[in-house]
Amino acid sequence: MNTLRKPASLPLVTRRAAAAAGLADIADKVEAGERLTFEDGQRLFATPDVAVVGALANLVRERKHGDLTYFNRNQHINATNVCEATCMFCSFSRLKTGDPESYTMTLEQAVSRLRALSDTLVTEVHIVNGLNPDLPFAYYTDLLRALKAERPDVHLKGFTAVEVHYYANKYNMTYEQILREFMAAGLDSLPGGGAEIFEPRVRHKICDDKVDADGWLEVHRVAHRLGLRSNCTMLFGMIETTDDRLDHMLRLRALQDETGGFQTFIPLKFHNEHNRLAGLYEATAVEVLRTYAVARLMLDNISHLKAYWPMLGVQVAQAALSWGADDVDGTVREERIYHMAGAKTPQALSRADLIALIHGAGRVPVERDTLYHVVAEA
Ligand code: V47
Repeated sequence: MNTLRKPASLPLVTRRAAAAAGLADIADKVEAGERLTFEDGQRLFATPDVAVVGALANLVRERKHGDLTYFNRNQHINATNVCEATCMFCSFSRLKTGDPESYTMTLEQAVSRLRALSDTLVTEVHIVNGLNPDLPFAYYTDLLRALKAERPDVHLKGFTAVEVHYYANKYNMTYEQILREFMAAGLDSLPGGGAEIFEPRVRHKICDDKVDADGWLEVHRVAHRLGLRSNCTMLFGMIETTDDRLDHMLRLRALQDETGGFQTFIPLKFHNEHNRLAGLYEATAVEVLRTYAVARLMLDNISHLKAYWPMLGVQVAQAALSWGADDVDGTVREERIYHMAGAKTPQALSRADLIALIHGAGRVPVERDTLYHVVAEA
């Protein structure tokens, strides 16, 4: 395993550039490992010298992980796209059972997705579903049990906080009861979806009819208390301001101070096809990279920052590995959410493709499991 390269201090050239950009005090804090404030974050979003922001984030990334860059072998299962919520940015959901293009998998269909990969070393199934009003609670526990029975060795990462909140209301249970039932059925961790933007005015406009920020955070608080690890996300590049992005990051940082249960933060770039925000321009690569860098600098207590390649595209994901990110997610078979929103990336990458992607960015690939245990040196 490649040893961590831990740069003790900022390169002189970065220090000079930071001073010229009026960011010397922030550079000092980053070098000393001091926590940045909301106002620091505002200046990092505002400075024209975006390269300095990237260089500061890269220092933090290399101090935490050296050149190591993580990936896993995973499979996505979206068991139903029927969803009562009417999120403006979503291209995946269909409102009602029976709508053209709506689907709900039988348990056999869901399990067959995994069975088809019996020769492949998949270590994780990522399960995310629409908020389907027509299914009994047992559908989800049966789904978990059936997947676990098929592949007991595979980690089941499933159900966003949005889903957990919806089931709690629909089936008259607490978050804890839902999560305990899921754990008993085989759930191993929670994905980070559904966080979108926490700021209430933006949330009201883009996804009014699903869990609010406090509810989203409370589901993760309860999950962490029960011993589940989870991820967190932020959907950006829509109508939110950079202050809203910072507010979002700081709410996550505060919960992480409390519980320590988040493993990785995943900024998700909005894709603008086939949804009700289709008139918006998508964030540029520079804006994406700046957002990654600011996230790496603000979220000092979350270990990993994921450059999710289906959403960024392979080349921007590679660049992000020098702007704070240390993880590219995985093989991601059968991704639907981004591809229905116009992502032009492939449906899956092989293990060899991921290794080439990471080598191509000048980093060292490490295959991990969902909980960041090393599976193999690549
Ligand atoms: O919550 C929906 C986003 C998320 C669009 O935990 C969109 O490891 C862009 O959370 N453009 C679901 N984004 C995916 C997700 C995720 C992905 C990868 C890894 C992990 C993890 C979690 O996708 C939703 C929403 O924020 N989304 N529509 C769109 N048009």
